[in-house]
Amino acid sequence: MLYHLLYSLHTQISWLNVFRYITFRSIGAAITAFLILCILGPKFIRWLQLKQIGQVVRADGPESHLSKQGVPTMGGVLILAAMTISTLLWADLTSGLVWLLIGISLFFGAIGAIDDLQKVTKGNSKGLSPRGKLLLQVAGASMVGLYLILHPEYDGRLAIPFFKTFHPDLGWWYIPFTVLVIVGASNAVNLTDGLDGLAAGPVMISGSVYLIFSYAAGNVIVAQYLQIPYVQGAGEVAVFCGTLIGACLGFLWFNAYPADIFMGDVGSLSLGGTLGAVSIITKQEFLLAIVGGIFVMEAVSVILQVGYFKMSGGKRIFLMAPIHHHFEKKGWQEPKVVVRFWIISIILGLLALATLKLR
Ligand code: 57M
Repeated sequence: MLYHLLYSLHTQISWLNVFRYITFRSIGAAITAFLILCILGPKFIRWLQLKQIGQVVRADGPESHLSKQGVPTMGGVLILAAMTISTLLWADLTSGLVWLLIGISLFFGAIGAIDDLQKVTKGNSKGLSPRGKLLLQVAGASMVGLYLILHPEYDGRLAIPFFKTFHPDLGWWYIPFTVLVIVGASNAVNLTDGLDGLAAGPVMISGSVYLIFSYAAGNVIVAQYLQIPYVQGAGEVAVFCGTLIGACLGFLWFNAYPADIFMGDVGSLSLGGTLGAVSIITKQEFLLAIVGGIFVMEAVSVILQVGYFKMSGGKRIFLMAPIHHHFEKKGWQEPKVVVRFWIISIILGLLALATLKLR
């Protein structure tokens, strides 16, 4: 809104010209989302406590987690509210990409909310059936793929980091590829969200890297110089990434150890799916495997653990999967696991940025 209301007045009030700049609006969006979380966070936590929307902790988890029983969950509702409000305020609302991102974040958020509410009302850690959750995720992700493949500005070509001239064209196969990326990212972040602050940190770092890539991809001169695909309108994706960064930063204020609130599946499924959608829209799909390496590591640890468990008749590779629990079982304190995973995430983010020059 602000963009439409205020920029048009720049002929009368010259400094309002600043609203045309993506950088200014991305920073404004981040600060707005951050402030919404900080101001509404305490009230929302008290409301969740009043409504007894608390975490049901599985008995078979690490000992240290049993004390987390009843911690308010579904903090993702506030994350999504902050992102949506801030996007509506700061982004160019004539951009179809902006509405696509708002839509996918809320759609995956709704899937997670159904899951969370079922767990809270049933009083167990089961929720939506895995099949039901997966079907809904595939449906949502397919809509993104369909929208993009029908969008005149998009085609099925992929950009591979380090290879500037190799752009395989998937054609209609781009839709199942989109589903793989978005659903994979959504579930990987969901698995990662198992320690205080463990998901929000790397999501914020990934959002920061994609803010830079979105800005570059949306600027034809910068895109040509960096030899990355030019994506018309991707600059507005940078503004959306600003809201994601600000909301995660604000959420971390309360989710830092010892957490006053968990984001719930409404948060983790949504943030993961949204990051997946951003990677597709900016045509930097494989980059997510680098900057989101923590999420990849967590998901792969589960796949390896379950696979080996079945093949070996009950043996385990890790003390417990996902891998953050393995380090807890080895005696690392929770905050140490989280901060070390953040450090790895920052290094991976820097490597992802380095691919801009290593081509
Ligand atoms: C998502 N959810 C956390 C919270 C958060 C196949 C198997 C690997 C599945 C996996 C699983 O159930 N994953 C579900 C992870 C849960 O967090 C809630 O869920 C939301 C995110 N989806 O927002 O609402 C617990 O995580 C802890 N937590 C924090 N701080 C936070 O900020 O401490 C979460 C956020 C919360 C809280 O304790 O209750 C979760 O871990 O369930 N299963 C597992 O991850 C389990 N691993 C396992 O079974 N491993 C087996 C096999 C199957 C691989 C093995 O290694 O042999 C572990 N998780 C639990 N118990 N809870 C271990 C057993």
